[in-house]
Amino acid sequence: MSRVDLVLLHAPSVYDFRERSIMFGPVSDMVPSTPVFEMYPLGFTTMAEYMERHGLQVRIVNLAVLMLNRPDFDVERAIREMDPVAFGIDLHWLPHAHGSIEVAKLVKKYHPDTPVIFGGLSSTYFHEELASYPCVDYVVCGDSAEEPMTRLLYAIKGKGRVDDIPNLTYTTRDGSLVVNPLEWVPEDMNDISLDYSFNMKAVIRYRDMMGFVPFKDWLQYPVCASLTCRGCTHNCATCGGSAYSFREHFGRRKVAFRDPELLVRDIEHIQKYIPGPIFVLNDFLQAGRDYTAAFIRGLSKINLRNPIGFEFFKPPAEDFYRFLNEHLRDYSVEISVESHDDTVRAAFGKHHYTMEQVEESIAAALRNGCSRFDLYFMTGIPTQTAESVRETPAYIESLYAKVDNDSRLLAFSSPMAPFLDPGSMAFDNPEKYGYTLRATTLEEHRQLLIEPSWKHIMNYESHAMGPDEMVDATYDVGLALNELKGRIGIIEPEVAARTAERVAAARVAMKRVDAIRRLPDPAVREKKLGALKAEVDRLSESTVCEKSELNWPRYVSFRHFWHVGMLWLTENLATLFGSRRPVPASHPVCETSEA
Ligand code: B12
Ligand code: SF4
Repeated sequence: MSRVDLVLLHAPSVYDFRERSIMFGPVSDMVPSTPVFEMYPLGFTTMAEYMERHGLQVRIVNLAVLMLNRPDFDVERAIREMDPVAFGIDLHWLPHAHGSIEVAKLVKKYHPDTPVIFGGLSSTYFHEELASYPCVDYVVCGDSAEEPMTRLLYAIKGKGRVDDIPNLTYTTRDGSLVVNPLEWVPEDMNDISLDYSFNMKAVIRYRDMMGFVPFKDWLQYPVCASLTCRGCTHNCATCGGSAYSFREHFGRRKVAFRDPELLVRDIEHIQKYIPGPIFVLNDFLQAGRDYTAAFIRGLSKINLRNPIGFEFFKPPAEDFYRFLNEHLRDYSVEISVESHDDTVRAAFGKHHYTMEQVEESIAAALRNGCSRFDLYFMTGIPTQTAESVRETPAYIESLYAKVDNDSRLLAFSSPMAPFLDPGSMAFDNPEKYGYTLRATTLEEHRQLLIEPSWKHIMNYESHAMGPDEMVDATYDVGLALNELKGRIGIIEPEVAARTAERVAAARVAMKRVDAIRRLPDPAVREKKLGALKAEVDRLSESTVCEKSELNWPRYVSFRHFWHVGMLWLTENLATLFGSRRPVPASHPVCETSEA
């Protein structure tokens, strides 16, 4: 097999999480990942697909999943044995600040002459500081790295120059920092493709299943995402993906949509190979009526069988649900309302709808065939007090009563943790939004991540609710919501009992970690924390609810096995006869620039 051009590595949040004793808490309870945040960015797949289409060979290695699934997995050895032209490492989510840099150091230890490239939203926010680390050669900034990355790889291979590649930040040999303009901000999302068959082909090609899976339990729960757009039209105060953040930090002035026909084609592709639910990310209603009609009618035409879920940024009305019901077999909805209190929600930036409208929307969805309605609440948002958080379960109980305790309605609550998003309005103006930041630089965040519990890892303190109150209120609301769901039959009694036990144990463990952290002798601290490791690891997964509560059903048919079988056959034949690699001259850089 020829030399791979780029290996994309996804690091765990904290590199040595297998040795360190850290009470991560409920930081990842609302996403499929564990607190190691082992899910790699969707952008890995879009970049890899794009670069292969333009003549480069790319491999994704999810180090975080490998480390989680194989206790004896030797990271250093795996890195030593790789030999690509360049390495790419994501620092997209800031919780990877520790792991990503540690992995970069290892790459440099074994491959001092191989370029290390960083990218993602957090890399972009901290690009100058990041480029100053000796283990980082380039930072590709912005929300659309497919093309700049392709040009960078060709430049590294001697076909092109780095000084005219947009979005690139790097340090020259003499130590000066170069920041190329952030100009590559495509107006639509039509040149890229979120093609899952690309990942499946790569699994077959490299005989490596675990290195490619997006998160630890993906094979049991193969949920897939589909992307409507880049950017957002809203301005939620703490969100690093808001219109403000994209404009101020990522160069984007306008949301970039993917044409509805292409979106439907992506989903058709998923349903061919993968039986899991499909989650359509970012609210497509932002694109307007014509887009919505074309997209939903398109889904109906491909006779979609997989369950499909939509995220909405404001509650849709009844006629829209009727339309969905007419065209779709199995649809679900998700809305993050953050707080039941309209005043708190307005302070957060969700002033464009009221809870009364949400209630009407839920009832309308349930009347019109919605399979499941997920409602998310969050602790730690601007102006929210511990008292307000503790009122949430009573509100949710009244909401359930209004829909006759319909088990299709699922409410969840989680803390805004571990971090307030860098580049959000609140991060940029903490005092204005009622916060004090505990960290502002990348290095400070790296240090926070190895604190012994999530209370100390958090990068902010809210003026409306101190850290201890926040932890207490988070566990209180988790417990009360769990009790409510158990009592009215939304979850099984055994599930509710297990969660209650975990929350109680988590509170005790937090107190013990606090007491240990106060000990003066670092060696004694380490020893005592080490003795708690198994316990804190157990209590940091599915803390305030069981992860399985998030799962939507899946649908498997003979067709899936048939298509995957065919893919296996064609890919193996292509590898055998060497016909898989695209022709390198397909990228304009190859044709025009030999500088
Ligand atoms: C979809 C999404 C998710 C999905 C993840 C899907 C996935 N695997 O990527 C889910 C719901 C699971 C999720 C989870 C989380 N998310 Co999220 N998510 C988003 C969202 C809504 C859209 C992202 C998107 O569609 N991207 C499009 C794809 C194609 O591009 P991409 O993945 O960003 O990759 C491109 C660039 O970023 C860059 N890039 C990325 N990696 C690399 C690496 C290299 C080497 C290079 C060169 C370039 C590069 O190039 C890529 C290609 O163009 C954004 C908000 C927004 N409006 O953008 C938040 C957002 C990214 N998420 C955020 C957060 C905080 C999280 C969580 C940490 C929350 C939590 N505590 O649980 C977790 C982390 C999960 C994990 N890693 O395990 C914050 C990030 C803030 C920050 N800077 O840290 C955002 C900005 C807003 C928010 N609060 O939700 N998220
Ligand atoms: S929280 Fe959601 S709706 Fe609000 S700005 Fe972020 S991505 Fe947009």
